[in-house]
Amino acid sequence: MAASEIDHADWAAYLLAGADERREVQAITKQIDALPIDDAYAIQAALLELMLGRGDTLAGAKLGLTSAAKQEQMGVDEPVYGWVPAASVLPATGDVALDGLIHPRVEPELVFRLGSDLAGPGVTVADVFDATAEIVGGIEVIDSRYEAFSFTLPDVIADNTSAARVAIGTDGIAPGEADLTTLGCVFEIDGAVTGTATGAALLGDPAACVAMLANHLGKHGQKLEAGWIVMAGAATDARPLGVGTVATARYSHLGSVTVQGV
Ligand code: OOG
Ligand code: MG
Repeated sequence: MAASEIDHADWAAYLLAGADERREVQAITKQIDALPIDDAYAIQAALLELMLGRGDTLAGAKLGLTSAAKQEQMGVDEPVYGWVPAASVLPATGDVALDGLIHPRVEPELVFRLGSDLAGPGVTVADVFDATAEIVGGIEVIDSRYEAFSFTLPDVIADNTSAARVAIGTDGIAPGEADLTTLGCVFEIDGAVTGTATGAALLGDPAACVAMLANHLGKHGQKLEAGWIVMAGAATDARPLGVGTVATARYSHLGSVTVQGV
């Protein structure tokens, strides 16, 4: 199939069916000759439209693959951008019901809560600080819809960057209250440390990641909106979440966040 013939709505429905029916689907790039990045984002947009069409709303946006740890784990060496549907935000208990997921993994996230809009192009780190109400810790549950959690760059973009669930901490700081590049995270699975990182693991500066996302959206006439949460990407590799698995991200300045598979 030629790139120009890619049916974005059709591939979006294909991915959503995998998520709904809780089954892995074959990567799109295994089925067509080429999936240009613009088409991959168009599939992602069509997927979001399907979710919003059945009553979900948008809670925010996310970056992925912004750390060396994640890029090496997934074998993809470029950052990606996706959406955070409101239905994916977990209750404060941190319970993650596994019956709705395929092969979930957990990873720590720095989460920016926006107090005002951020519209690219030209968004700087200073603009991100001005627009941020608070920064909190989080844990993202990712759940690639693809077989064996394996994909290429355009595949993972089409699949809304594996977004599935997110738990958000309650101990926030105002921007400027702590240096985000040295802010530390210890990630634990069932009490054992699996990864440690500082904010600088995210392309040198988590706020620069948020600026990149705002500038990416600006190219498509979109913006980050006041009230949204924005995930900067995981600073350690992701770990499987099974029934009974307890994952904790302990942050300096931001307290801890715990989720458990149920
Ligand atoms: C893609 C999503 C990556 C992150 O924080 O790096 C991501 C994946 O690893 O499946 O959310
Ligand atoms: Mg993530």
